[in-house]
Amino acid sequence: MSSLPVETIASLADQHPKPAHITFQYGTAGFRTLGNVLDSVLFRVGVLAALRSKKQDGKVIGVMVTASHNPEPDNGVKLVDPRGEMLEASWEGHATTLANAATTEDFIAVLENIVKTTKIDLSKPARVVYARDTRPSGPALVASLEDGFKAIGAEARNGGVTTTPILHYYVRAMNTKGTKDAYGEDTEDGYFTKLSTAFGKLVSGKAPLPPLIVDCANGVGADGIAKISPYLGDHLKLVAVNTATTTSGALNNACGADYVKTSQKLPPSLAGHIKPGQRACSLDGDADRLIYYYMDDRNQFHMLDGDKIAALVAAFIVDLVKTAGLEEDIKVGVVQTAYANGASTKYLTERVPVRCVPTGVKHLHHAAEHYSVGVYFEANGHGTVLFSSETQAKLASHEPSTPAQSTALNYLKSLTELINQTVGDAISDMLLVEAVLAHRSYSGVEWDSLYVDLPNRLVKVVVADRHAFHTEDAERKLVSPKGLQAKIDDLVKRYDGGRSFVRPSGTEDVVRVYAEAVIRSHADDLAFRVAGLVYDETGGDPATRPKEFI
Ligand code: NG1
Ligand code: ZN
Repeated sequence: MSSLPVETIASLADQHPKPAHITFQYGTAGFRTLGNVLDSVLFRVGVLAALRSKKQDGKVIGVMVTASHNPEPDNGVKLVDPRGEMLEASWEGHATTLANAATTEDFIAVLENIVKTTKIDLSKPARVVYARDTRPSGPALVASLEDGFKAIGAEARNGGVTTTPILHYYVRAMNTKGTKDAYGEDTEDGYFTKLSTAFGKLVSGKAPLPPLIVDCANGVGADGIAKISPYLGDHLKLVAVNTATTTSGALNNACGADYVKTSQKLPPSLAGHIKPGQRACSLDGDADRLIYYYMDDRNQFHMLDGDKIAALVAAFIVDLVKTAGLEEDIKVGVVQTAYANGASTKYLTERVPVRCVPTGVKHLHHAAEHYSVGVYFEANGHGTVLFSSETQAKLASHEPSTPAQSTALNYLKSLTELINQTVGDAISDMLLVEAVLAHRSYSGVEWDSLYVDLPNRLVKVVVADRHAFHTEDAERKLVSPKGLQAKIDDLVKRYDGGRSFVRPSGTEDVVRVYAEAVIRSHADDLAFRVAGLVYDETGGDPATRPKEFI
């Protein structure tokens, strides 16, 4: 068993010193903070990715440099495990410890400790694939990452500037190449061909839908939309807007999925583009979130969020499974978080089993793996559908007994190809939505009418220490600070259909408050009252108390 190339690591590590006074944390979306303080983190993540690969017997590990929907000056990095899924939870702690080692000596000591405690065979190869989004801080951070690969001697493939889901796709494709589970060609062309071929099979013979406006958040999704368009041919026309990937300050600014979901408004830049009845959608900065919307005849904005996507897709798959005669073999289930609109949970629960899990894709993903077909979406538009290997085998072996069964079976098979099962993927999800709309002959209006959203409000509270907040019951109840939950419960009781919960964010230094109620003014009132309670209870300074808090 060989040892770590300590000298090479040390000399390169010295070029990427950790800034004093900053504590990094590998959270729900990896490391994420201001791009200009992340140099040492990127270097160290490069080394860690290589160790993770060695631990996984030389399988390819992915590294994505992105801060998703965050403002342009932010950046971040996360690791992708061999099947294209999020890094195993036990390694998040290693990542955090490594990022916080104060000196090069400490860093090497932590590395040696990880090698020892996780029993890494250093003679194994290290293979990684990495990519970044369009942020201006990206190139420098990628250079630091590459130094990390060099320090430990990893074999690294540069995936260039691409979407987060495409990087996840690469990881799975590279690790399954030449096996019976081959996921696809490990190139952009392979990805676009796989998706567009499946989409073509799903919509062939259906009346084409009018063109779809796609708000690309001025991010890397703009490249993806431009590239996939020729593959879609006449099946679907995409009209890309907010494609200014090189304009300083434009990324996620007053546009994109997060803007639409949090402000519940049309991006101002779309105002002239969208006609009454026409549907449009927004991607986020790294194209793993998707939110739809349309304007009605009275020019009113209607949002179709991740919950509406889950409802649309789950109901469609349930119908196909039934028509294919596979009802007994394939059980469809849905996974949501506490942020799911109560009306969506009601709609879905009447049709399929539904589970609520804590925020964070890894929780949703793992829970969805327990169903034959697991549909998971966060309200913010991040989600996908997982088909278990037994389900895929069943679809491959099932002998349909009628033409209708055969057609439904083929549609199900195409869905397994269309959907990026590694992670939520805005481009893949967009084609999935479009395919279902084409099958159902739905416009945004009919889709929207599956259920009526309860008015809701999400508020951020800046507190002295968000780590003082602990939750249980899939984040729906606070256990600490002591006594706060009882006060929230008292407030909630006063509102018809009221629901509210409080949890610390995993990606921002804030506590989030969610509230919903039957009446819009009640949802707002409840949210701002709970926010006020949180602020005051945790010793917030009266001088900086936001004026909307009640
Ligand atoms: P935090 O900051 O932990 O609330 C946010 C989203 C999550 C998830 C992560 C990762 C909300 C309320 N929270 O997490 O759903 O998407 O970012 O990007 O949307
Ligand atoms: Zn994202």
